[in-house]
Amino acid sequence: SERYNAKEAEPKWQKAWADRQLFLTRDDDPRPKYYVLEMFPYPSGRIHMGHVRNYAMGDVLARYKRARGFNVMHPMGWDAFGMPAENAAMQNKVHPKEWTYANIATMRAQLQSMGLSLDWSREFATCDPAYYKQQQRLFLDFLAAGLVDRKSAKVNWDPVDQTVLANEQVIDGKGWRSGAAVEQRELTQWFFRITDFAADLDAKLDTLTRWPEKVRLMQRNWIGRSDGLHVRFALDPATTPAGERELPVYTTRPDTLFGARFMAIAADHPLALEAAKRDPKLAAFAEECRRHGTAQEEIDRAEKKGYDTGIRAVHPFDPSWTLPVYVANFVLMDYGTGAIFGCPAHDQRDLDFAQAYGLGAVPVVCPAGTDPASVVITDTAYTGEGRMINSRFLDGMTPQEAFDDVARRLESETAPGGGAVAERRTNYRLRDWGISRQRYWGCPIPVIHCGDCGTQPVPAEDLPVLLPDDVSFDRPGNPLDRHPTWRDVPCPACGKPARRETDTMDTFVDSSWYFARFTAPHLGSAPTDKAIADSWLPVNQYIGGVEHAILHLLYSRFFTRAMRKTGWVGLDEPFEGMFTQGMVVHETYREADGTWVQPVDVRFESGTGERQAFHVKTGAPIVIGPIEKMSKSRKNTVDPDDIIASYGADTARWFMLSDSPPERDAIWSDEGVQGANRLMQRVYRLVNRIAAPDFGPAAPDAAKAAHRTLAAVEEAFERLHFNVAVARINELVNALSGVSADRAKDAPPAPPADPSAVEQIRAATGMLLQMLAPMMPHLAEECWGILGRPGLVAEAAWPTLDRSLLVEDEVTLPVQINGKKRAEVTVARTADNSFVEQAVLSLDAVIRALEGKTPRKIVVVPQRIVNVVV
Ligand code: ANZ
Ligand code: ZN
Repeated sequence: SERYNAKEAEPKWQKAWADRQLFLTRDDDPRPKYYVLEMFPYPSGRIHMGHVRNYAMGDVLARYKRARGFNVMHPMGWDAFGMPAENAAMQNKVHPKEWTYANIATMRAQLQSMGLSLDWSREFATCDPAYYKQQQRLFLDFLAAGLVDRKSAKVNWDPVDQTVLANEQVIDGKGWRSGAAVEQRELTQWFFRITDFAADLDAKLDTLTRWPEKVRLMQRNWIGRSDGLHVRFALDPATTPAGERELPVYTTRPDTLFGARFMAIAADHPLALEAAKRDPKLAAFAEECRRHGTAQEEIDRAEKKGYDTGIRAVHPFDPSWTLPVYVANFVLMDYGTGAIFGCPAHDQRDLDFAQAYGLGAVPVVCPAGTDPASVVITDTAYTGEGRMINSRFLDGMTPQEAFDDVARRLESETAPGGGAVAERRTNYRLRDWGISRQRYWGCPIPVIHCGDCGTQPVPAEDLPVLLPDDVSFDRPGNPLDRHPTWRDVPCPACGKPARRETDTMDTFVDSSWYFARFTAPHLGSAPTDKAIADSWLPVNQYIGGVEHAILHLLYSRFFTRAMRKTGWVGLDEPFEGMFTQGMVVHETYREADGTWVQPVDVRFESGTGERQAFHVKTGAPIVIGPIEKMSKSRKNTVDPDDIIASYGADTARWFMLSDSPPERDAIWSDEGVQGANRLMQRVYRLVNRIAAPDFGPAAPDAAKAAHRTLAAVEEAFERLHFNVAVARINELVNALSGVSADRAKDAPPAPPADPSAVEQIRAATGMLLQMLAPMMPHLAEECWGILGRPGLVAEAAWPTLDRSLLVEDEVTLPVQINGKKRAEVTVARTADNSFVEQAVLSLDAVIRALEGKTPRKIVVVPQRIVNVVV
């Protein structure tokens, strides 16, 4: 029979949706709002299967919620600034702007070919001057609100890309893109004061109940809340440079104070700087420390090194007990107080250090069930629970009790310099967000540096600070630095010659508020219209890759708070629901010499034994490798365009939704795609058959099957369990195929069609199409018309679930003949006795057993048993 032609049908329906502006969202629509958003793409050139998966998921939700009567906003835009555009400029001599907008055009067409129900009228790219103008405005508002700092900081400098890298962009000491060994440099940078919100960012994680637990945990660890004690150690005056009296430390283990063996301070701690003045060797050591990176893993990996300053600190519980003060490479200046007391027995870093410098280790926590006399510390510090030992008045307590006891005692003791010796303190690992990038293709930071007036904001009426078009990429570094006519401007305050800031913003800034901008995407006068933004936000469901679980989501949470503080939104948490989808993975293929081969160039033979692979062109044998994330380097990518061209967008969408739970990796396989394609054709044939005028069903049970499926699919969509919805829909297709099966040629003529059964099946088929429509929207439209339904399925209201059809409303009764069980009969729970008698008498087994005789009596025990007495 006829086949469904996706290639013809898909553009037709896309046009029908567009013509009727079905996905255009209005702010004044009175229906309840629902905002569904997928992470917007970086316009790298072409969309990949990860995009297909991500956007297919979001689209299911958008279409489903729309059908359920929500005013759905489902926008799309482009995260368009960034390094690759500059690299393309350097390599291919094409301007970053040209490259970016050309990629956007390609990718927009690709997304449109997927049939996504997007409101394209809201589209923007972050490199549009209209967008970055408002971002500059936000920067200046944040600056005025005290949320921006300019400070000198040690940064990771990539000598090849000639830019600063964030800590997470440094992998094993190398730049994530260039692979060059990263250097430490002291540079003046712009920072957003994300740490101002550390406590709130941490606390509110508890309210994000519709986020994956895993993502919340990653955020919590990143923020790194730590509850400890700030303790002021007195310094022994005889050993200490004049003026220095005390050394405050931050500790989370004051319980281990009697296990202290030394003190350690950061290389740039004021006391170290002071001591270095009189000790050139110390100065040299400190200089050496400064050259190394400050990323946590780097510190953990590096050998622990120190230098004894000769200074001695006094133990807070024993004036006769002094501790040597070292400068140590594992103590950071920007955490806590930049100083610690070291307890080797219960901290691994302290133990490594103590072993290197012969400082000893005294255990003060004894594990349960161990004899205190036999506790020894060798190579491994003990960080577990137990009871305090070797700790005077703390002995016998748990570490927690000891913590509290130490805190209480020292809080009420007065330090020589006044004030309490200790106070409880909460610290956060989170650092302020350095946003300066020495790049061209980013949002210019709108300030001007004047020799007389200092740093001046660009006046609002001069925004945007536009990127100059005439730049050259023939040398590494920042083209803005060597563009005098752009860079040299008069000071907005005094008019004297001044210089523009040539740093641009980290591209993570661009993506930290785009979701808010979508609520008023073309507003020229302001970043948002607060009332409109508040009517849409938070995003009800955000969907994206788990690789953004920390930074992007944290920055967005910060930005929302900062925008609240500056009056642009009225809420703190931007994303009510968060979903992180898995990757798309594929087998890898190599030739004998190790060169990667792309899947389209591989052909398989699976005769008797193992599956074998050969190169389609050369016939050379191919080694089938492990399944890995689709990537250009492994060549194991499948181009969505090719799939859409051969099978249609619906097939690609369906397969991406069906293969595995959406949070897991999805394995792309040819068989899977073909399976999806077969389902598509099967539905098409089924609908054609059911819609035919001479259609006569075999058995009428369709309403029930359809409503059961509906209940399951609703739940699956709400929970984003798309693969479950797929499985249920497949079952319904099977059920409907069963009742409508083509009759065999020699089968007896069909009984006259029961009009109500036909109606029921057609109604069930309509429901099938509505459930299918969020996932295979084009096919559903095509079949909707064939079934004779008016309008578009994309406009149809979601079917109302008939709960009465969900209850188990049939019973199966054993049928006995003269006391022996001979058969079973299934009847409605409510069937009356005469109906049950008739049903029993028409059973084959009963007819045979009666041998033509009329039974003497039939006893029906309702819902239990039927007895036939002959
Ligand atoms: C004494 C002690 C004994 C410590 C012990 C730990 C175990 P979190 O949980 O990350 O906050 N520390 C404090 N400031 C530091 C800095 N600037 N650079 C390096 N290390 C620093 O860790 C707090 C612990 O890390 C503190 O508690 C301190 O060592 C160390 F058995 O104090 B502790
Ligand atoms: Zn000036």
